[in-house]
Amino acid sequence: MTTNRRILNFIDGHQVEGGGRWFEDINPADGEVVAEVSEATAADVDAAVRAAKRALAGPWGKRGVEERAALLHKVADGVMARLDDFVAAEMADTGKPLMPTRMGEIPRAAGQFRVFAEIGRVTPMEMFESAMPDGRRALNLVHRVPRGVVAAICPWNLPFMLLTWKVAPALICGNTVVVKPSEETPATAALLGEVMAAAGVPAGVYNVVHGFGPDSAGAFLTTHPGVDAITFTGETKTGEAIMRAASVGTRGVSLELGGKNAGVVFADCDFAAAVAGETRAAFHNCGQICLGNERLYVERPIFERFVAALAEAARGLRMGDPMDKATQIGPLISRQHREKVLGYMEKARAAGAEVHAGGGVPELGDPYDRGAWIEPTVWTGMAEDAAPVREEIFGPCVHVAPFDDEDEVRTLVNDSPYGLTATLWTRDLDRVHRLAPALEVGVVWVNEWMVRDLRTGFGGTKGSGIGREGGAHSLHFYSETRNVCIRT
Ligand code: NAD
Ligand code: 6OD
Repeated sequence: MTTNRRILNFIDGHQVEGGGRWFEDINPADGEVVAEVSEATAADVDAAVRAAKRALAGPWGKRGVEERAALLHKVADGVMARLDDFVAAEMADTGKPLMPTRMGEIPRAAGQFRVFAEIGRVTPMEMFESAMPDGRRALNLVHRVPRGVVAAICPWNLPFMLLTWKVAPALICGNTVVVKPSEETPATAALLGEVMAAAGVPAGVYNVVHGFGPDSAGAFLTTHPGVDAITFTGETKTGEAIMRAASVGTRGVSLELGGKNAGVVFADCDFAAAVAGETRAAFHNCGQICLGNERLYVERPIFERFVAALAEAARGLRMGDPMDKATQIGPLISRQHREKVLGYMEKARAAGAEVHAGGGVPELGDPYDRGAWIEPTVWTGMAEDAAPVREEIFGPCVHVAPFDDEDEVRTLVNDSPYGLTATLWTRDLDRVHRLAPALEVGVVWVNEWMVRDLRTGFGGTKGSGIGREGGAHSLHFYSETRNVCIRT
């Protein structure tokens, strides 16, 4: 299937055809080609970085935080005015169902421009008065200045939401950006260029280059000496490559990477809430969410009942027409990713897993059988060192194991190369205060999953990343402090 739709790079305020090849943007719900995308070459990336540098030195660099905040509110208005376009673009790139896209991800992405506009506007400067030995005093005024040109390398799982999570704080701090969206999901980044231009954001402040990672736009951008800082969300291995690239020129780097997050269900929990919450945590976005739970530990007295309830909930999740408001789960991002997830289903069988729900590819009929659908899957019975229990799958698969006491479960949760989030289900507050701070993760949810207050720091420990973004943490990453010490 061919398409007339073309997605171009956005450089210095213009839609630009790159010098590379055209590659296909495929809807994984039905395998249709939705657009042809123009790959940026090293020369195109260089043009984008130079445009971003010029914009820093131009009118953008002279605007105060109030003016930048007003512009970001206009950008948020512009996205919401074109909500239908953004929802359609995101759904076509990812196959996501209508309701979570329209009611959740795109409005939150737009809202991030407002949130960071206000955080930037109201965050005070630091100031310290020092006493000097001669009895006089000095004032230290700590200015926050932009880092410069920020490269934002984005993943495909929550494309627009994770892009604006980077672009909004970068811009409120006065930086300019060059964004490299995932090759799987180029559309909303491109649309945002139109919104930025219409809102009056000066040319060169927001640039988009399309392409892949190694030997393509991603690597050209992260190795470009004109880039002053890199923010990356994606796989841990890619994060390591990006950190190596950032080390040349000692550029700042923020890495939000993979996870193998655990849910812990104690026997005293609100059972129905825990089943509903863990159903979301395991299967939301077809399991393609870094915060999702692929490991579950359930206290032995309720283990069998919990597995049965979770499996029933998994079987009840509705797949199919993404436009149907009742559809709860979309496909995986691609057939290639489905091969990887199916590989883990094979490994699970080989490791002696009992399959309580799912375990394969659903039959949904035409046109969805041409897509990348997969069944929500519940396993028990694997050892802790089995690959499906230890490695990030990034699919709708969860392994459930019993535990007997708090010390044991703390060790199980922490015995992971990752450390992004954990989720506890219990009514015992003392236990929460003991256990939650002892978990080696960046976020612990208690009796909920994925409640996000954007003022809080977000990020992981160990292989899940370096640094925190969110609230004032984003301001710290996207700006440098400059201390002006004045003797008074
Ligand atoms: P990925 O690492 O394959 O790709 C992410 C981006 O990096 C893409 O734009 C890709 O083109 C680019 N890239 C790849 N190799 C590169 C290189 N050598 N140099 C420069 N750029 C390169 O990740 P993905 O498959 O898009 O996303 C899924 C992964 O992201 C999962 O591991 C998931 O856990 C992780 N993730 C983490 C978070 C978080 O906040 N911690 C959020 C979302 C996704
Ligand atoms: O909620 C967020 O702020 C965030 N960064 C979510 C990341 C999800 C990863 O898939």
